[in-house]
Amino acid sequence: MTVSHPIERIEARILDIPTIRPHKLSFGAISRQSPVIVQLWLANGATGFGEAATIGGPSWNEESPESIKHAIDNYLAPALIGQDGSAFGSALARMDAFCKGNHFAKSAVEIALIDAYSRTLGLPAYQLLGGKRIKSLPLAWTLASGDVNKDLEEAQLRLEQKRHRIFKMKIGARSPEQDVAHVSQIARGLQGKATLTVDVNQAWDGSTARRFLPQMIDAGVTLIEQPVAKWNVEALKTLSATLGDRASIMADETVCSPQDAMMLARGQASQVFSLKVAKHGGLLRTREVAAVAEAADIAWYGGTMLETSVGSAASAHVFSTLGNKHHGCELFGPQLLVDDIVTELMPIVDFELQLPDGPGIGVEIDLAKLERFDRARAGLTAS
Ligand code: MUC
Ligand code: MG
Repeated sequence: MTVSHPIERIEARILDIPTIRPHKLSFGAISRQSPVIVQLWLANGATGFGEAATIGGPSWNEESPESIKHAIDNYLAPALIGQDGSAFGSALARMDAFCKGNHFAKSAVEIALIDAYSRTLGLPAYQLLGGKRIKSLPLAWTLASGDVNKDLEEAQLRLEQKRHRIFKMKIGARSPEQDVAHVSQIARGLQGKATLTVDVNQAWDGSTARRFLPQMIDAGVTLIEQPVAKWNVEALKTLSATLGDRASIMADETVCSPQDAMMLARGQASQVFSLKVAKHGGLLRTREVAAVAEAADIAWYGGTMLETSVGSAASAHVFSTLGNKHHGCELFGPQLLVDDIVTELMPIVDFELQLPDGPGIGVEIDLAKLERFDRARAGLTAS
């Protein structure tokens, strides 16, 4: 069999980019992001970029920047060199055969492959993913400074700038009583001006969630993300059944594979899935999870792992191909970082992120910035 577009080379590097302020989540605070940027070359000279970012090393799930780079350098790249770059499904199957799990690592390679091949065809990546159905998405911002006044100042500024009017609050690090007080103060300050979400990042058990979520809803929260541990599907079911008509329960860490999606759909355990390209293992697999959501009358939300514009644009491409039962997106990673690695950011107009056009993933890399943030050049170590 002739290989029409052989994959010639794949390289991964870890960047270290400070955030504009500390970002506090239930499991800790971060002050820099360490995305892994993959560059892939086809034999015809076309090149593409991909990204996988984690939050706080391996704190969000099992993968870390270092494990992602290790899996790519030692297993995924050797599995793909010489293979047909136009056969995305076969490339994914080969990566699975050589390396179990490691979805973030696989997603970074798959994005780079789809970027390179769609540039070869001179097409935007979304054309290879089903075509564009959505031109823009409401863009959320996360209030996670840990300080009510700073959070309110941040929210007011973003409202004035017409950038965001959906605000997500990261809770679960303090006591539930303190969280309710914090969220209520913010809700009072933003009353009538914004939509409010909380993300507990698995921090509560079922009974804490049953006791405190109604108070969050009374304060004005309408979307509740991953209130309990990833495995606690029974609690998600109870919360969806009891609170589901006052606020939507959104699965994040629980919904990674299409099989997770099926299990949640069968159990009616959430009304919304947070879609994230990294945890699903790439753009094609994001569409598989989205297909289960659509079939089960579950809405989607365009989630983030706080990527640079590379990962954010790739996510935007696949989100742009999905149906319109959604709660917007949170691809605000580029704005949380002090700087980015592309020449131009995706524009935000009237509170909506404009989903990119242009060949490949639609953003162009600034090579000088790639070098500037490269951990290997700066000599930094793990986050
Ligand atoms: C998460 O769990 O959703 C997304 C936005 C944010 O602030 O943190 C992430 C992680
Ligand atoms: Mg989340």
